[in-house]
Amino acid sequence: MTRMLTVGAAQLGPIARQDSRRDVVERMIALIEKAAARGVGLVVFPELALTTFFPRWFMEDQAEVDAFFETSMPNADTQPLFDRARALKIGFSFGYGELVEEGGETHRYNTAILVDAAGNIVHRYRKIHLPGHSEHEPWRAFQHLEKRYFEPGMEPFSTCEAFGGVLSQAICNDRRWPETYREASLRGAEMLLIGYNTPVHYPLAPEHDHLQCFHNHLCMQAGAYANGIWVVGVAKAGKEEGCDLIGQSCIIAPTGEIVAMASTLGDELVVHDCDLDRCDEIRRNIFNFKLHRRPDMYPMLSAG
Ligand code: CDT
Repeated sequence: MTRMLTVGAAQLGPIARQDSRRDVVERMIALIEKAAARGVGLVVFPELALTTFFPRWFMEDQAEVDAFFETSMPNADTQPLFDRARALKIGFSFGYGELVEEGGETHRYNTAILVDAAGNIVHRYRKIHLPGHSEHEPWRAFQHLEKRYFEPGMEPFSTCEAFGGVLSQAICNDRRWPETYREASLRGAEMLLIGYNTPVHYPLAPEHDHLQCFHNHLCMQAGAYANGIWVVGVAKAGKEEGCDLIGQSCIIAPTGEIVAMASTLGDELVVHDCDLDRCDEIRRNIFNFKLHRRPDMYPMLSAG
């Protein structure tokens, strides 16, 4: 008996600053339709999938910033995506800027949601590792102001039972941190969905620019293998408003092998039949956590 989940990594090409949500949702629906024709059960879209990657600009006018956020989900712009996917009995995940009133205060998060085949939001994740800076740094070719526009998520990594397995979500910079995969795996996740926007140019260490694609796969493949978990990494790619974003969206098996990968920097779907039971090949053997792991020997891992 196998538990097969056919997954589509739905890479998006660049989104211009003036592109409307409707424009983007149309592109997402086209990918959903392609996925349905290929028997996909779950389509994974990138981080901040509905707009351009707006943290690259310094903005002082909060109204201008808030125009990139969603105050409800689904909303009038995204409802057609929810409707089409439900009609095709296909689930999906995507990232967006979430503006929410909680406890009498306004909060802004870099959020991803998972929607099941019936159109229900079954999981929500708010990005925990926010990279970049909070003040204008004009010396940079472009800004990375996630620390200015978002608060870090305050809910630990979590899982949900859906699509016949246990799934978890993370966002972009989270994929570079081994703790992300370990926490998900310890909680029983069998598949981790990760959307990203990663510029080729890293202003703080430009000598690493040629390593961006290598580091992208290095961290996700290592995370998959060391935790016996499927990883679906999905880019917003290509030259977006003059900024080059890496592609290489991929599906990674619990053995660490890349089993499907995008070959363009545009809208592209890659598909793989993921056997969720393959997590056990790793978790019953080399990384049998119960048998071999020594958490009491790693006290610094949980130290602040
Ligand atoms: N979106 C996001 O988290 N991007 C970062 C870019 C490098 S840090 C400025 C990433 O980790 O890919």
